[in-house]
Amino acid sequence: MNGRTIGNWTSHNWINPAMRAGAGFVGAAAGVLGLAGTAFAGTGQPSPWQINLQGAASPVMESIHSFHFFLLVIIVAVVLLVAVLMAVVAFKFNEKANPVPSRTTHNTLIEVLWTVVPVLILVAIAIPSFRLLFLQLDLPKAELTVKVTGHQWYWSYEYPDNGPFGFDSMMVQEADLQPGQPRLLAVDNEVVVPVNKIVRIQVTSSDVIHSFAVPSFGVKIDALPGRLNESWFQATKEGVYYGQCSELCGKDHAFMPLAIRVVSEADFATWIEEAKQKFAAGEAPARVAANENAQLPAAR
Ligand SMILES: [Cu+2]
Repeated sequence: MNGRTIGNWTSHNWINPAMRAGAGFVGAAAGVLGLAGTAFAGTGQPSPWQINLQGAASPVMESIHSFHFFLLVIIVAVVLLVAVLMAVVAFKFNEKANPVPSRTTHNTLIEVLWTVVPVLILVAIAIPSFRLLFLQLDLPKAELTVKVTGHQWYWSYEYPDNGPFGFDSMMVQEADLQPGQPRLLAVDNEVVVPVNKIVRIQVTSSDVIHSFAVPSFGVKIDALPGRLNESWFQATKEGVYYGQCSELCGKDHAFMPLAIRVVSEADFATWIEEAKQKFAAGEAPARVAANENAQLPAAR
């Protein structure tokens, strides 16, 4: 399943022919909003004046975009309908225009309609919504596993398929930023994964609840002490994708970013060999367990 599946489904099934003209207008309006959003939305990191979700770099995020757009169309249609009905009531049935009010209290057809139509709208939303949930939560067969552990206030990573090594990933302090490194998002040790491979992430925490979230991959999953949560992504474009801890976890919650570098398969193979040397077995987790506070950035 991909974004287009949901997209086609939306544009062909939920609008009945009688509503098509009106919906065309609504769709155009929502499309303008959507396009404006796309123009302002960065991929992999937020951008100035961004008004939409970050750009998609995984099949899940593409589906989230489609679903979001589908909901936007429905919302705009409902708002317009209600606004028009209210305007009609205000102008046509005010005291001046309609001095002798009707004494009607029931209209079976209208009562059935205003019950059935909202139910149909909710069903139309539920179907793609459940499809998207299954896409996110039903893990495909993984080609690489990365174990992520949240700490107050940084992340550490292990690559269980590739031998016993792990490393910590700390935010780069503002004074140390290199050109091109985004403030509050860049880290010293990035996670590196190959492009187009299905990456399973196993997420846990060593202290309090954190949350692993990378908007452009459509991933957000809690890191809970004593529990191993799983999610997945398949990065479709090379580049660096940033995320942030998304569960209030203490005073430096805002300063424990995630940075994932997506590279070609060959570059990944080279990196993994280097990483095995650089982050020798067990070094990072052992240090963390021995003295958590030793890991805090010097500036704090
Ligand atoms: Cu956190």
